[in-house]
Amino acid sequence: MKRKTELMTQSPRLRLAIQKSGRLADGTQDLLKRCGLTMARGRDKLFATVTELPIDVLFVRDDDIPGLVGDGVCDIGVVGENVMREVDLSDHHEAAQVELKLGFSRCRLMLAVEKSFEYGGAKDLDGLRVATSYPGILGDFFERQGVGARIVEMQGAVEVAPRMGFADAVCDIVSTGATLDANGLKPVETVFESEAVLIRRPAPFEGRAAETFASLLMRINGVIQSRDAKYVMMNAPRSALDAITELLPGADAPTVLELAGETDKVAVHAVCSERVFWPTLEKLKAAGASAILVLPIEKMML
Ligand code: PRT
Ligand code: ZN
Repeated sequence: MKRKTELMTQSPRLRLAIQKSGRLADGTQDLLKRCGLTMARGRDKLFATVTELPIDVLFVRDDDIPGLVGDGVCDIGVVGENVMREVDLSDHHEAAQVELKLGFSRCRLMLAVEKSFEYGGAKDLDGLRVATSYPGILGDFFERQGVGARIVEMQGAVEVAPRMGFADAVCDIVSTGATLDANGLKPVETVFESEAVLIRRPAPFEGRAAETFASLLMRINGVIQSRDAKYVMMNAPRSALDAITELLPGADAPTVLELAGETDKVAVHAVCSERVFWPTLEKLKAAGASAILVLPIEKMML
């Protein structure tokens, strides 16, 4: 116990656990890069130091990340919310906490049945066997829905269970649905929606580590906010300002500027926090706007 406490308070450098390779790895490394962080990676490639902030990075399997952070061996980590939730529901040691949703590696944990199965709702699974690698999340779902199904725990190849006769249905991660389809299954119900999350150790950060954590969080928030954000500029008749402001997705009050030599027309500038699609531009034009420009935003700090 003493050793664990020491680990939790010792280092002035933050220890970050991320997936070595797999479906979280590219998104995590891209996020760090967009936060302006570069890594000098050791020869064994299991450890790297960040140049710009006092952060050490450990490259591990995703399943190890909640435990490493929960025990305070690492301070923070990036992992799928599905893995985190499963640990929360099935493991009772001191748990890491979810700090922030990161918006990548999105997927769904779904119930799926054979294509010929006429599914009318979770109750149809009463008395049947459902194979999954997520017994905690599925058990919780069945309990809340009042379904008395038997959970068959499998560590992989869940989608072959019905064909092999191990189970009548499955509950597995779905992204495009191609794997289910190739195995004669159809998704019928979402049990849990997931994306990558930043997790942190239970004990509070102190001193230098607290400063580094705050700085990292601010950068990550900046990246997330600027991901879909656009800077939109246009000219518009003064009389159409209210209609145009209404049309700008996720924008606060726009900046209105005088145009040289014009009395009825002004320039309108706005930061749109949501995606700006072509139909929005068409509606802006129909409302009287002209010379509409949509520009990317590289960085943002609100
Ligand atoms: O080696 P390591 O243990 O680190 O990695 P892993 O193989 O256990 O995990 P990995 O890299 O496959 O997934 C890491 C995380 O990515 C998961 O915990 C999810 O949060 C997220 N994620 C996003 C996915 C998928 N998409 C996904 N499609 N995880 C798994 N899949 C699998 C799914 O299990 C199924 O076999 O892909 C198949 C379904 O894909 P589709 O596109 O055919 O529907
Ligand atoms: Zn794994």
